Parts: sequence; structure tokens; C-alpha cells
Amino acid sequence: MPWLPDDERFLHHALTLAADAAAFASPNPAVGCVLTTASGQVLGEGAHHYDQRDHAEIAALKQAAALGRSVQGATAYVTLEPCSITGRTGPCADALISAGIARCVIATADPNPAVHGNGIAKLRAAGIEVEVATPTSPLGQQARRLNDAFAFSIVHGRPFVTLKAALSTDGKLAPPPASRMSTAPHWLTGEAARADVQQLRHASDAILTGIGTVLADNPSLTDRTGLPRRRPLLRIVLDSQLRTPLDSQLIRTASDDLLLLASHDAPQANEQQLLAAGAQIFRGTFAEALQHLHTLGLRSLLIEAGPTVNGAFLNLQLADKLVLYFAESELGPQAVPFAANGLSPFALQETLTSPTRTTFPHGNGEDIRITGYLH
Ligand code: AOF
Ligand code: ZN
Repeated sequence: MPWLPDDERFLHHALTLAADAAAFASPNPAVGCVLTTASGQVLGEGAHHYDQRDHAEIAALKQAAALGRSVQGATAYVTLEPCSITGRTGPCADALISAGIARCVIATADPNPAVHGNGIAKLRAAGIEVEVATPTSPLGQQARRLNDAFAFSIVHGRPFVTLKAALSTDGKLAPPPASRMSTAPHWLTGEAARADVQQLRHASDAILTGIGTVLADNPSLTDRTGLPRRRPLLRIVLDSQLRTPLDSQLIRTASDDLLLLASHDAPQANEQQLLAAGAQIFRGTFAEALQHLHTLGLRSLLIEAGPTVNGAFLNLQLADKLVLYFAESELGPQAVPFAANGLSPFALQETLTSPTRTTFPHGNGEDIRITGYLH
């Protein structure tokens, strides 16, 4: 059967439920579900919250039951293929089948290899009519974008890395260090683009910078959206010799949310002081550190750093997505480059897949945001 007139609207609503609860879903994917009668009356809805265990489908079924509504012959709109396995919860495909659902409209398949296609097959084998949005449709794309970090990390065993930078028109990060009069930050982009960066932080499990940026800018690297989240944003510094100052913003505000990544030869004395000041420390290689983050249940990592860290992640092909903000000002050839190894942000921009372009007002002009995947 083809798509019905209300299908896109209800699936879109399910996607909104998923997106609104995204900060509560990690390390699981963000998922939303809407149950309706065949004639389009809403019976129940829900989204996945990791701490509440119930998957979105179960939350929606429970809501319908609590309201005394029968779901016999109902349609389920789900943003992710219902699961077919028992993890912390039982399989949602089975729950939908036993509940008597007649039709299931799905935005995208589950990227988890243990589920991928099996949930859909289970539903179809039970006689449920299943529709799946085509991957290139707007809803299909939106659903996959929402869980790009989960999809990557469940297959690769490390967090999905988004590298963000705010750049001048000539692709520089900051004015030449010698020209800086104070340690006050030099803002390239305007308020609207900076608010968007806060949304990026809000959508991330962790944020990473290098010791160079800590010493130069004394950043706090917090999620200042004011929106609630399941876990605090884990703030990470690549600090091989453990040089993070005890009076830095990061240390002053550390509360189980600050991790320093050091090499094995970092001074013990520094470690003791930083531990006492509330930092956590992991010693190991880059690859070991990323694996450690994965075992902590972190699925998405946002890099907001200087040329050394940008260059390292790009060189090692450990950056998966790029988010570049271009302001209208120019900084000149002496300014701080985007990446230490001479990588041009303009050349990288040409290689992005699924690129997007968005503008943000800035004074009388605008900042431009370019996003895209690096593989
Ligand atoms: C769904 N609906 O709302 C979510 C799903 O350990 P568990 O039981 O929580 O299972 C986690 C897996 O279930 C996760 O890896 C992903 O494949 C799927 N997530 N599935 O049907 C949901 N969050
Ligand atoms: Zn499930």
C-alpha cells in the first residue's frame, strides 16, 4: 500500500519527539513513536529516555494503555526500525505485534547490525504492513542525521567526531598571537552563529580541545543552552604533559565532567595536583583514549580546538563531520591557521558529502555555516 496523506505529518511529529529527547537518549539512539487509529486519531506517543529504559514504542504503548485506548489495528509511526533483540529491554517488534498493530511507518532502518532489517522482517512476517521512508527522502535523511553519531559508533567502536571551527573569510582561526592585547576572546562570528555552537555542544556527549587552546584562551567549554541533559557534557583536554593550570576555568569548574588525556610520561606530581583539584586523567595513545571514551558510553565528540589538534584529527582521519562557520572579516596571512599541517578548510569543504549551507545574521551581514561528512 502507498503512503497515506497523514503519514508524513505523523512521522514528522515522531521525529520531533525524538529530537526533543535526544539529550536523554545517548548512548542509545534518539527515537520517537506516535500511535494512531487507522483514521488518524492519536492514541499515544513517546520517546526513548535511556534512564527510563523503555524504548519509544513501549513508552507510546504505555501512554495509550494509561489513557484506556485500544491499539488494535492501529498504525505505529517510528523514527527508527523497531528493535528485534533483547538488550536492556525486550524486542519492540514483538511488543508491537502482540499489541495488535496493523501498520508500521518507519523513517529509517536501525544501523545496529544486530537489528538492521530484522525488526522490519519480524513485523512483515507477522502480517503487519510496513512502510519505510526512502533514504533520500527528507524524512529519511532527517532521521539518519539525528542518529549519525550512534550509527557510526555502534559499527566502529569509537565516538563519532565532529570538528567545528569558526573562520575568517581567508580561513584563519584567530588573529596572530602577538597582536592580541588581552586574553579576552576574539569573536569572529556573531551571536546567532555562537548560539548555534551551543546547540552543537548540547547535542554532543563530549567536547575536546588541546592544551594550547586552554593556555591561550582559558575556555570553559560548557553547554550554555540551559537545556536539560542526561549527563553533563564531558570536557576533555588533550594535555600530554598535564600542564592544565590549577587556576584555569576548566579546573575551577570541574565537577566529574573534566577529563585530561595525557601520555604515559606526564609528570606524576602534576597528576596528583590535578586529581586533587577534581580532574579525571587517562594516560594512553590517541587511539586508546578514543576507545576509553567509547567504553564510557560516549557516542559523539565535538572538537573545538586550535591548529595542532585540528591537524592531528584530520591527518589521522579521525574527524567524521565538519562544521565550519565563516565570518565576513579577514585576518591576514600572519593569523592562526585552521590546521597546523597546512590543510586548507576550503579544500576540505570541496570533499564533503551531504553538504549543507545555512546563514546566521551578523550585524549588517551574515555568518555562513557549512556542514558535511568527511567520508
Ligand atoms: C527501538 N526503539 O526507542 C530505541 C531502540 O539495550 P536496549 O534494550 O535499550 O537496546 C538498545 C538497542 O535498541 C540500540 O542499540 C538500538 O539498536 C535499539 N534502539 N530501538 O526499537 C528505541 N532506542
Ligand atoms: Zn526497541
